Amino acid sequence: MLSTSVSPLRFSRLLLTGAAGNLGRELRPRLKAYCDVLRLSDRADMGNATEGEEVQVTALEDKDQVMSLLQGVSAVVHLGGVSTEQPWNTILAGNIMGMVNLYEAARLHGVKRIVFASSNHVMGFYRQDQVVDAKSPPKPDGFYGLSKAFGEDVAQLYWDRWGIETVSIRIGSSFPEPRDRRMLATWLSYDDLERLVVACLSAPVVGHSIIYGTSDNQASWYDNTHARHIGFRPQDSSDIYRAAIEARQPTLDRHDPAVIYQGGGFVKATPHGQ
Ligand code: NAI
Ligand code: 15L
Repeated sequence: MLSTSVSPLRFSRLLLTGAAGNLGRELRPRLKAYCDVLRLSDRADMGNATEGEEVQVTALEDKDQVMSLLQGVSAVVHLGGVSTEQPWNTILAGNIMGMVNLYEAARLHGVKRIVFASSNHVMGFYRQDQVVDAKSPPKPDGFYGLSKAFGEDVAQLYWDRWGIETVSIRIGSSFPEPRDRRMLATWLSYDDLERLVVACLSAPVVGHSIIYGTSDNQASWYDNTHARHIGFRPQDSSDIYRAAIEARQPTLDRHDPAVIYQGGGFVKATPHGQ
């Protein structure tokens, strides 16, 4: 929990999807400070509900389950879904059907703010010597990135047509530490992730906004000029890991697509058939 996170922000019931995943497990104890009840969902086991929590096992592709999940919810942090390159049918269920089910349920239950965990892989086929912003046309690097681009379009539709606000966070690489040279540009610390999610929940007006989610890394491919209204100020940086990572990985093959493109290894992941 951030010692500096003093916020008047408080929801009666906040929904966290993907609660059994890496980022969900990290945000679960932190988000409790911002709500009376934290409702947790995933298709995987989340353990028992503790005080102030509700646990609801839900498959995102199941419309009826998702409809019941959104009942009584004031805002959503949507992390659930497929998080790597996978066969199309798996992505179709979690990230395509799941996204439409979530927004339909939000519309019918009157939920007005969603924070959507999109991904840098929406933009994975930009080169690492290019800078992208929220208005750069998407260049997904696989089925996974394509599904996140679709998710952002769903968010845009539900804002334009039904006034449901979303911040789509194109998360870089959120892990305890950056793991390689690429992550020196894409890393997002867990404390900065919390700061970012809280900023997305609490910014007064967001419509549908897109923000790149990284820490204050010296090397960056992302320009967040169009997301300044969200008020996110990262406080961590990958730079303290730079020397150790460069020592571990002193040379790079500049002909390797994983080195050339922002999506890294995802640009080489095979489509996996159907
Ligand atoms: P994760 O794979 O650890 O967690 C995703 C969770 O979603 C899992 O617990 C899984 O059981 C659940 N899930 C998958 N399909 C589902 C379905 N059909 N129905 C219900 N639940 C389902 O991923 P992680 O790292 O926690 O990421 C969270 C979100 O952030 C994901 O949406 C991911 O795409 C996004 N993201 C994460 C990044 C990172 O660096 N960790 C970078 C960019 C985006
Ligand atoms: C993602 O979108 C993935 O969910 C995560 O596992 C990382 O691989 C990350 O991108 C990344 O690009 O490093």
